[in-house]
Amino acid sequence: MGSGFHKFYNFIIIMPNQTTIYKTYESLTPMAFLILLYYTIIMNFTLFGYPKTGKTTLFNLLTGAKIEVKAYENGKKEPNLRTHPVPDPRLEKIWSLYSEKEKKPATVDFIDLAGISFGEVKSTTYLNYLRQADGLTHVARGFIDAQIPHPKGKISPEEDIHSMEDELTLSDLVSIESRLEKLEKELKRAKNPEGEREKELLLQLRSLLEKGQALREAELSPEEGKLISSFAFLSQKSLIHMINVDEKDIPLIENPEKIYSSQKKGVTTAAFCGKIEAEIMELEDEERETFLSEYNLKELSAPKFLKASYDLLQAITFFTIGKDEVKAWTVRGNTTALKAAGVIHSDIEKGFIRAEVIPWKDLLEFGSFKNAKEKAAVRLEGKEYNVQDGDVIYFRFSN
Ligand SMILES: Nc1nc2c(ncn2[C@@H]2O[C@H](COP(=O)(O)OP(=O)(O)OP(=O)(O)O)[C@@H](O)[C@H]2O)c(=O)[nH]1
Ligand SMILES: [Mg+2]
Repeated sequence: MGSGFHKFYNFIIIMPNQTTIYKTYESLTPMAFLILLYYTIIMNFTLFGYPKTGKTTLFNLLTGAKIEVKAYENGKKEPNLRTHPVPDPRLEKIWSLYSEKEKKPATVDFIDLAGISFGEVKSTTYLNYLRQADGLTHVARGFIDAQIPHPKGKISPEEDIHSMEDELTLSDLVSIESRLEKLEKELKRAKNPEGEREKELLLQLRSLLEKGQALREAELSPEEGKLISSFAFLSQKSLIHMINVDEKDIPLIENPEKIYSSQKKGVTTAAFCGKIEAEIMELEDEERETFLSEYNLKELSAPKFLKASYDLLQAITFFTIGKDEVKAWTVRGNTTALKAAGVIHSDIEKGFIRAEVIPWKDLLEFGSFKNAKEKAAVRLEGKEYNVQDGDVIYFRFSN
């Protein structure tokens, strides 16, 4: 990662005013937007799906944004993006020991793509957006509304889910075919063991895809994973199907498997009712509970969605106590201390010496990091330490 760009990015995420961040993103050209996403260390959840399924409605529910939703095509093609704080009770508790400092929650990026016509996942624009996604959220239409036509004239979330999953695997198949074609030419010209390994792996993956399986199903060694990581295969990404159900189907929200059931690895299904929830979000906080129970809704979508996404992406949160702020950071599972240091700043990664680590609950018991250190409760960990969910970390580094 170019350190200049990294610094530019860090500059953006530490800007105090979130509105400035949205403005910065939204004034970017699509290309600059993609470049920025590529270098983004914050996890992003990308909402996508066929036209008029309720993606922007869900985006508003998840982020509190108030983007206009329309029944008719408005020609808007640019994605919506919000960097959103993630509530975490553990941060509150840690911060209570240091309440003179500022409290900074972890953030995730939500991206809401324009509707994709049937068969259009393979178009360059959508492929580029989808490839940058950490977690894919497919919004499927279950609601019935004669004013909002479905492109296929039939409301069937199950069929649309199958169709979208097929489009994801097909796009990977196309990428593999075109890479194999090039690779075979190269290998004819000159022997190359690395190229042979890649070819063999791609042939295995191709046969999986041809059987209709997603690449998530492939059991890959870490080396194999590395070998294909630059392809950013779509059927390898974790996938949540969010079914936007009709009002009459609200009881199904707690049992989405009755609409669509999948035992596939890395795929989860959840349901919500965009229309009702959007109405509830218009209310004052105190009134929300009453209306939720009136509609027999157990909870709002946002916390449920975050939990499902974190589980699926095996995301973890660690905490830092800086000079002026107590901060939470969300990263993917299997993140080393060195990588975690880089999430904070490239200089900390470059000059990494040691990580001083204590689980958040132990820290609470000792009352302060200083006290825990004096009682030898803080561990010293090296670059390769696998950061655990709930770790409080102080990074020692040299400039
Ligand atoms: N009846 C009903 N209408 C809904 C529901 N969710 C969304 N809508 C309506 O569907 C229309 C499209 O909603 P959006 O959230 O903009 O859908 P979208 O998927 O972002 O649409 P595109 O970005 O144009 O593909 C709006 O008129 C919404 O009010 C729902 O649960 N029930
Ligand atoms: Mg939309």
